[in-house]
Amino acid sequence: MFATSPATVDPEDEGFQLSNKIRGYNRLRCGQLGLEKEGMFAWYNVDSCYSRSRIGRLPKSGITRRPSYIFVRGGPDFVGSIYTKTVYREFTDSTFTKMKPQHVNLGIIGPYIRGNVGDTIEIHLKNMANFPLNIVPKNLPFADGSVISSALPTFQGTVGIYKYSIPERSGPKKDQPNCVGTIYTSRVDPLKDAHSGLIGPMVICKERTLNENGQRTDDINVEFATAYFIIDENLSHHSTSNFAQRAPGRVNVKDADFVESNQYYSINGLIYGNLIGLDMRIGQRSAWYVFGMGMEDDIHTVHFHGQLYIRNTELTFRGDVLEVFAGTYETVEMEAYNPGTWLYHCHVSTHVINGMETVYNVLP
Ligand SMILES: [Cu+2]
Repeated sequence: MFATSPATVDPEDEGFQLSNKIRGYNRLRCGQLGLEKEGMFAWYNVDSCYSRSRIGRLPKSGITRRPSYIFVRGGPDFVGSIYTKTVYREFTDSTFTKMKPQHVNLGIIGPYIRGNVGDTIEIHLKNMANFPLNIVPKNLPFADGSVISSALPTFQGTVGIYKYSIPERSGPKKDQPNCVGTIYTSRVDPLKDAHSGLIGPMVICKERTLNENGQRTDDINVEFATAYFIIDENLSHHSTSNFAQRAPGRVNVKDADFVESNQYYSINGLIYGNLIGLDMRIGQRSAWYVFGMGMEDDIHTVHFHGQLYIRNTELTFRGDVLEVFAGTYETVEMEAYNPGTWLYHCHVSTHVINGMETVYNVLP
């Protein structure tokens, strides 16, 4: 996927297909029901993984006293830890049949969409969900000059085309990193769409930083995008069906314990160390695109153990705790100098107790 300056191009045209790699249109699809084999559902905490790594070692009588228990609690009255979601995924072509592999460290969030200043990004979005949705990046205008708030919905079963331009004012300034992260979301029903899973990372770079395949040509070796987001499944488009299918005995869905059991203090939609793959080698330079989503409780202090980051602005400084709030985003860079497996978590105590933690690895 990459950005381009589209002339009058028909994406179904054979010539376009041949030059697709260079033009690099983004083809995303959203879906949920019946697509579980393709990964279009979320597991906040895979049951088997959870019991192997944590509950299995505890005396049985202690399980229910753990603060984490409420989030994985099953039975007829509670959902457990697996919910149907609607997420963005990228496909290889306009048939939307072959999904591109996505790095495990993105969890449930969508694929990277990247562009240089001066590019136009064109996204073909096939809606396989059961509600209307769209895809709107923060901080980019439509290519035809119309305002973002005019973004149209793409209805069920149809393909919508969205073209965004990247003006200089949306890109990093001279003293900022070569590429900065932002967020794309669906804005048809912003609250429900986000809690359903429709969120992903957009990366905006200085001119000529990305090559024609969308890869960085500067000294950054590896990139990570992490969303700190208390996902409230009570607010999902799928809440009614999730509750009916997965907690069939539940009568009162307003019950305080039940409401809490559906709120996930997640990083990329995973809790308690289940987000994996944040790996780099010693000496490598990494970019971290960190963003917050959600509501008033989404005040996150993102703490890197073991390594300091560098935050380049007009005042460059080092640090190990980064603040993100709902709808904000930060980009920091890090040169890995301290090998080990290091905690990477929110520092708000109730958040980390509720699962907003994982690790990153610096390999020798
Ligand atoms: Cu937090």
